[in-house]
Amino acid sequence: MNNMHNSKFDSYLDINSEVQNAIDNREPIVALESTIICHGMPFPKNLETAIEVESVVRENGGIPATIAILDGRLKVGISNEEMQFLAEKGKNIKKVSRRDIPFCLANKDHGATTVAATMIISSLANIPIFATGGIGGVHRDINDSLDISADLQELAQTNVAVICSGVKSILDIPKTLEYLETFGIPVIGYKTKTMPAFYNSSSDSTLDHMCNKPEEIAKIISIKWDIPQKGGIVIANPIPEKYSIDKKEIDSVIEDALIEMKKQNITGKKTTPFLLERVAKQTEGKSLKSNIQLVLSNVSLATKISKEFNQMSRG
Ligand code: PSU
Ligand code: MN
Repeated sequence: MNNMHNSKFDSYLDINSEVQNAIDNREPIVALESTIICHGMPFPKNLETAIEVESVVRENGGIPATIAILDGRLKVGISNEEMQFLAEKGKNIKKVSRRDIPFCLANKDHGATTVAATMIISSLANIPIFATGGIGGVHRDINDSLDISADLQELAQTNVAVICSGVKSILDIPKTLEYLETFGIPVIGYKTKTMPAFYNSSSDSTLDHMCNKPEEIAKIISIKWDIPQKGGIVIANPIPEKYSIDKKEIDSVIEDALIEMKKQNITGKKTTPFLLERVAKQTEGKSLKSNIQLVLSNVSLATKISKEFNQMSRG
């Protein structure tokens, strides 16, 4: 490793004692993001969910590491007070992706970390498994906007496996998969042959790889990094069927949200939070309920994968 050059990052990093103990004792850890708290869900559901997410990790025998930036410090593992602070401030906390991190640190600012930023901080802390709701992707209006989430490039270069429910259909699923293929990022369907569409458990896009067990997934991750191929892996876990929203129903709401977004001239990093909020409003909270359930399911799977991965790397 480039430790001579790289160890400087330590002076920006705060790993809380519980997570540090887990790292030292090689216990399974699951990294969690904070954009979903500040920009992905309204208060107080965001706080309730963040707390429940951490309990699900613990119930499955793991240690949660919620990641955020507070007062210019890279935080790995935050206290309940800090979580409450982030949840209450919501959109007043800046959404921080890769390129925003240095500014956030320099200004001693707070930041809600996206999938990309969470992967970066997670890998600095040597935590390879990360669970969330959905990753960013290629936007449907790509030809006009050139809008591709920085999450995808991060997956191409940072060694963290991301357990999610695919990308939501506010994005272009086939184009997102093409992009992932081009950059050599493995996508594993968990018990599914198609890319899950977030609120819906399936899509028209078939996947090349499927696994049925957490240990199979851990093995693929382990081999990829042994070889070593750099970069992340997407584990696509469909929303539990019970909470899946009918495709036609959700698609019409999404179409409407996209039209409204154009009208209001919403662009850049505001796009995803705007669409999420609009869809939640139009489905009268039904989409929010589904969103919460899929996150919990992803976190539970991630903890199992983390356990298996730990055992494998222990040899
Ligand atoms: N998808 C969701 N909920 C979210 C996000 C995506 O269902 O909260 C957030 C994640 O933090 C993701 C980010 O990394 O949006 C992507 O934003 P952008 O497209 O601006 O990169
Ligand atoms: Mn974008």
